[in-house]
Amino acid sequence: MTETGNRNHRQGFSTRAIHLGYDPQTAHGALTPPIYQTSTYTFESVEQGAQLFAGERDGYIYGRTKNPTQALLEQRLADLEGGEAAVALASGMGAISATFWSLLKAGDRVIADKIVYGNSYALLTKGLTKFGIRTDLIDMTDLEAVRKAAREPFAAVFFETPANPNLRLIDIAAVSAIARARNALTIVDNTFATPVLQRPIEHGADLVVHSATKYLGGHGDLLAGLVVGKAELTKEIRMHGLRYMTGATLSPLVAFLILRGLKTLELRIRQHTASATEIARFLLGQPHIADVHYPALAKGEAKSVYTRQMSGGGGLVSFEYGGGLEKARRFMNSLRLVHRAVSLGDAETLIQHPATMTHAAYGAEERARHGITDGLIRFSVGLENTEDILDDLRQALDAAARDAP
Ligand code: 3LM
Repeated sequence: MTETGNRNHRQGFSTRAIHLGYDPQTAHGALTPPIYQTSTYTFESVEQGAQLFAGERDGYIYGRTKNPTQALLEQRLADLEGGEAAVALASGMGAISATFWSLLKAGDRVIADKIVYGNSYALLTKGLTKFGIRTDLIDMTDLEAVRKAAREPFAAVFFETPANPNLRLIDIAAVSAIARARNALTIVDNTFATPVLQRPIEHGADLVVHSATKYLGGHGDLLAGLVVGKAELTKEIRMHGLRYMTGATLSPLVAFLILRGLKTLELRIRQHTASATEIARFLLGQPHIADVHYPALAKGEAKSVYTRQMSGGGGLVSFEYGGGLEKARRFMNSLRLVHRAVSLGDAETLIQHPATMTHAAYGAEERARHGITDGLIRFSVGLENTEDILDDLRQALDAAARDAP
């Protein structure tokens, strides 16, 4: 790692994202870290191999659980999130499912926010229930509801903030204090904010999970997941959830691509946020847009949650297209620059319709009950020039209004 003049000075986010844990002199001077493209590792002797297997010595055995390119990525993200250690997996769902499979057992109860990514909802309400783990979905923006749910024993709380798809905010410090008082774990999905804007561990969370497919990778060209937190917990996840329960190993090449993505993470998030702020303000003034959700423009209690735990609004904007599904579709189909696609956090601006796409897994009844409306649209603001994104929005809003019966 490069030294600054002042050894007590903690280097900034981007400096650590670029340099931490890698000295080129350990790899023939190579500026970028090597990709250890290997599935297995040789042992000096049978005795050494046995010691590695017995955990009596540190080192590499087999690529399903550990690889040096992954290890560098894990070290960097753990540092950027303010956690002790991390474990990398093949996708965000790989990370979330390995976490639950490792830390929960039959008979346990989970308290989760009712608004989460569609497949996290499916894991909680369908996957885990098959193995005797029960989830109560509640409204975690209501701390009284959290306290009430916490009266019965529970093993973990799980939530996203900002939440997918409507970007509502949950008070990390307050919820994790309630969980800690009951010896339960707090697991926060920090995919939407990234550690540039929010570090849940600093507010009391035990574990942070990520879909690195999104902003951490940043270019829409990979799938990956990460879990960060106390070393004893990430070790459990590596040695159980990853090793034999999911086998969801991240390839060394993809670990390298995320390391590349991390170098520009702060820069990208700053630009995503600047454009998203302008776009959210623009949408607020549009006659056919009924409501705009953007963390930095939250009001009331949500505003104070935002101020306490986030340092910027991020790159996602959600909004309600007044008049329901047909008009919303017409508007989305009229876009020319913006792509209709799920996922988020890429250089390209993406628009998607949660009710029929990312949150279809909820089913119509549950969506209605939890306020995921048919008119809700999620917009992932990319890195194109802001004015070009605004131009496309303007022409699509005009076209949808013109065609309206
Ligand atoms: C999406 N989301 O478009 P992967 N946690 C959060 C997420 O948003 C996601 C995951 C975990 C979307 C993916 S939908 C078919 C495409 C907050 C994914 C899961 O396994 O890396 O996709 O992460 O909202």
